[in-house]
Amino acid sequence: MKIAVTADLHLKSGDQQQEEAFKLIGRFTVENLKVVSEPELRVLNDRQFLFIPYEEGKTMAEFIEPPAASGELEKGRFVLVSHGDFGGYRRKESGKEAGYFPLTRNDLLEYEPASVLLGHIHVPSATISEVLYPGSPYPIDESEEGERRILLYDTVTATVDSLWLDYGPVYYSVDLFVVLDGNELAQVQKQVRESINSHLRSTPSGEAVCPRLRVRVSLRGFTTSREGMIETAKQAVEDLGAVCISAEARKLEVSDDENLSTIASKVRDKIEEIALDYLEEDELKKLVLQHAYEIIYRR
Ligand SMILES: [Mn+2]
Repeated sequence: MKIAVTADLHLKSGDQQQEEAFKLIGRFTVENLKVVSEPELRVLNDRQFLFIPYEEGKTMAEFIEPPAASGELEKGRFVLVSHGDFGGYRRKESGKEAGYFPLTRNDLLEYEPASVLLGHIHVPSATISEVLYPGSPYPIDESEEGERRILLYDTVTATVDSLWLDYGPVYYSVDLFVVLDGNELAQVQKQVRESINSHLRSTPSGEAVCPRLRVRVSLRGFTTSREGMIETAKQAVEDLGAVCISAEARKLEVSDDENLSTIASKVRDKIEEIALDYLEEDELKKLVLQHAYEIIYRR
């Protein structure tokens, strides 16, 4: 296997720091590892790959243009591999790291790469997307939720596969809305379980992820008592074999007004009774219920 690397350094070429950094990476270089520190057009299995390292203050197009203008670049066939934002600044999706080195939608129309593989953006892209980014292979903090992966581009078939990585934490957050019914502890337990189970059903590696799951729970809504709420939420996470890293209930309000409680439970029963011909009926009812409670309790 041969490996080519472009580094995530966010520096100008010729910069001393960059040269030092490349030297450092060079120390780890084994024979099958190639550090790409200059724009480079390479052919692998009859397919052109244009590697463009990040360049502070420039755009990717500035480096696609020369081989395109000289006719060297095969429009519609080459694969662009680089490191930067697509379409605009995406600080939030890139772990808030600085850097830009943009590629625009117009560049895609102009130069017609067959595939684009980008680093820098930490949120994984969809597998079918005009520009692919694997996302960060390891979460930099708990805001980077879900399983992490690398992308494998098959140079023979020109197809891309996700390789989901089976190490490291998988962050997940559970946001619960508690409705006041005198049985809020059971409600919390049930909602935590349902939320995590539904995540395990939809995540690429399924239930195998459970021991690596690091869960944050946030409770909102209304309760007759706060007692035991946070402990119950934590316990519900641990009971499933996942780890609860935090649980908070800052927006969980206590009410002991019996009149309001009577109104609220009647409203809840009414909403539950309504037969809706709607695809996401449960979700919709949940939202309506939340708004109703906010009106009843004047929040
Ligand atoms: Mn970066």
